[in-house]
Amino acid sequence: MNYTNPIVSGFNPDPSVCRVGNDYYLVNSTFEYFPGLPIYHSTDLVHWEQIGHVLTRDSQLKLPLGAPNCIGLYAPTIRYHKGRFYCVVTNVGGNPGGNFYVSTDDIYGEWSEPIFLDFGGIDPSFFFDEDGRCYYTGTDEGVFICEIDIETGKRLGEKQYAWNGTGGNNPEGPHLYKINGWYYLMIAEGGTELCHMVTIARSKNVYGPYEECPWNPVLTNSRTEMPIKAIGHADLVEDVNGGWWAVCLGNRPIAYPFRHTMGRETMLVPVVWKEGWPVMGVNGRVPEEIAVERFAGEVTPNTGRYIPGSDFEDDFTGDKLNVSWNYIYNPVEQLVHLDNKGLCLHGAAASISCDNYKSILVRRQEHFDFDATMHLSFAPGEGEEAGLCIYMSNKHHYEIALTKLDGEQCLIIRRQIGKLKAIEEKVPYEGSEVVLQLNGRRREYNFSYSKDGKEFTTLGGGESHYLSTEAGGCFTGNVIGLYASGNGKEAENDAHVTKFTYKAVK
Ligand code: 6LW
Repeated sequence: MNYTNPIVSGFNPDPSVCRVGNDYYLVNSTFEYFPGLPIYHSTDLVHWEQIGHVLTRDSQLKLPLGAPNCIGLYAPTIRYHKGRFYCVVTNVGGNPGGNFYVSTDDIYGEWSEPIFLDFGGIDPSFFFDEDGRCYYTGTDEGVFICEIDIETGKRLGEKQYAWNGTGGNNPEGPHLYKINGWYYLMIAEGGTELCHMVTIARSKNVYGPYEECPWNPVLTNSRTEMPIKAIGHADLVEDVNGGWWAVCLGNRPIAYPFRHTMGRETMLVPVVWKEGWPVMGVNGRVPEEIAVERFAGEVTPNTGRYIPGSDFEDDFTGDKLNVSWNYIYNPVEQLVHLDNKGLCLHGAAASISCDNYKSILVRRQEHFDFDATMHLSFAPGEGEEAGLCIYMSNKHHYEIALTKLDGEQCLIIRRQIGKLKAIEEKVPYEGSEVVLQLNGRRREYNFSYSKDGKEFTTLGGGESHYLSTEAGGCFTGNVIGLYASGNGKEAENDAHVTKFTYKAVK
């Protein structure tokens, strides 16, 4: 049997996985996006559906307003212990911020209020030992381990630095396991770029000393010509048949030189054990296509929930948004909400270039080649705009918008690449109904428009590599946004989106 990486495409970094019976659950980092931490479910580890998010309430998550791409929720860990799921994560720059965990006994339901932990740094993980003790691992000046009381989050002892890897920079993302009488400490090293790798060490004692695997790094694509790059940050899981797997992150550059637009995505590799050490992937590498004797369980049933990487259509008639939509920062009800006309975008004074609450709803770009279509109903006042954007960060985005400038209603293409910002195309447009389209292709994003939704006219666009992590920064991948703004003052006229479609172009 074959499967293709990524198994969860689009911006889904820092994967963490756990198994409960026949079911696997996966969570990922979300940085400044809300709700926080998507939860995916699978019964075979290859096919996933999104069943919700871990952090859905303001009382659980207050995202910082600020420079995007490197704030908010960093790498989470999900674990299951005695009937309860635990998810531990860092809110970088949040208020309250730092490391905290939530729990639930119903993964389809709500999670608890947060319990904050007295540890700095990032990349928290829990390990429940056979004797019921819970150990926290994290990363600050190095990788450390500390026993905690899982009821209260309080430390039970001193934190101890355990193992800092094999000399790569940024040893981080630790997870601790006990397998066949050995404690294994698996980490990521090399930084989340091209030198990223997974290394592992083991000990008979939870606090060490840890001995290194003779074939570290156990997983990396660095110094290869493989199409998936920057493999790292892995988490192990044992399947229903006693087989082993790991999820990890990696990215797919659009071309040489390596630049990637979809952020870091979730990959899956088989793991076998040799002399008490893991042999991961295909000889320690992560190809796109992997042949395995069997999957990790029965094929995931289709329950009608959102399947990442699938075509998508939304007419915004439900009373809740589809699980694949996200806000930037905590949502402000007045700015983005459903009403009897569809999705209502009430333009904030803030434009999408601002570090402030704005009227925007986004979902992940999941393919190199796709068409995203927005049916917009809007009669802009002077300076007001609403439209469709491809958004890497507040300083890196391209958009098409319906607006009114100097008394004339028009469609514009604007591009912002860092401090360069310009309206590049402008055509008069009459009427308050328009269909806007983003034609994403591996090397370009173009925008087109139509009156009837059938005949489209291309208006403009630009290179995709300026909206890559390498050009724009840090940790997130591109999202497609539906937005409105009053550009400096709150808009008097609301925009409505009556339909949105996303289709992969094969
Ligand atoms: C995350 C760290 C990492 O906390 O990048 O690639 C950081 N790994 O472990 C942000 O995702």
